[in-house]
Amino acid sequence: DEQEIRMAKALLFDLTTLRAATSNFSEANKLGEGGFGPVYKGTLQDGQEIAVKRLSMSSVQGLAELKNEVVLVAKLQHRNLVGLIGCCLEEQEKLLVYEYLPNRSLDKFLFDSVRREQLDWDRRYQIIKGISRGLLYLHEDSRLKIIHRDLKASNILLDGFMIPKISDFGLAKLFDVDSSKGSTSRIAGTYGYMAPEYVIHGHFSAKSDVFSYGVLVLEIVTGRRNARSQEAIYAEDLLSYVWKHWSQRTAHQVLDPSILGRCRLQDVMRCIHIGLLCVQADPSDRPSMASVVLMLNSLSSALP
Ligand code: ACK
Repeated sequence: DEQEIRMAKALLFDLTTLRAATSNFSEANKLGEGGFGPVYKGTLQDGQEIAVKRLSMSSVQGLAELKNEVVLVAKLQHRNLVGLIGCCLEEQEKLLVYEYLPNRSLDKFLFDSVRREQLDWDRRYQIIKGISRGLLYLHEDSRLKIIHRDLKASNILLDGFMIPKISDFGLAKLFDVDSSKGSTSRIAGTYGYMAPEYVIHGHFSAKSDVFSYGVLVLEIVTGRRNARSQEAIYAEDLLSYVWKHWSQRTAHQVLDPSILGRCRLQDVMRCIHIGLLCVQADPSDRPSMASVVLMLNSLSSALP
């Protein structure tokens, strides 16, 4: 209807506008390489800062269909999802325009020796909680029922208040013809975060996202990266590390030293427990995101 058309127009950017915003996709404006191509920082004429994702893959869908999908995805709004502002789908360029998040990726924060100091327990807990809410929204509450399929620390962006926002959601849906079938021959995830049934059989479901979420939780609590190799599909290094110390109830050995200062050990333990529940080998043993959110809500850490 009319409103839909107006909405769609607002979302469509000219290539010229985006060229101007990003100084013609200059190296200086490049933020880095994302899963679907390079990402550039840009500033629109009204001063709004944006991140422009330049899609390097050719779409398997027709352009009209792709536009429809982008409009649908752009309608998804949640405090813990990166806002999709619009797109440019001209013949020579396919671009997605997102809100710019000044603190950029969680990956950089977690594994950078200087910046990780800023991640005290309350922040980490807020991040763990925020991601669970964003993911629950994608799985159950949004109209599209999206399975992310590539949830990882570098896909979690942080805004100016360190609120976590999931990025790249909907891309699997936008670009994979198999996306509604629950199985694919094109594995698009990241080793170390991918559930075993996804790596081995290409089966994906909300429960494979739950697995990736579990790996992420364990990374956030321990400050250690998962093993990134193809073989280590159960994130084994990280798991055996957590188990070794956790089973001996010596939590302070498991924790990232920078969060030792002030935290309720009991809450830390509960988070580790939730992480471990999520990375179980059998998808049906893993909790749904709704249960994860409930479990996290019952923790007592300070921040809402
Ligand atoms: O870790 P980073 O600094 O944060 O490097 C990656 C890079 O682009 C490739 O994905 C950054 N990035 C992606 N989307 C955004 C965004 N919306 N706002 C700010 N930085 C972004 C990401």
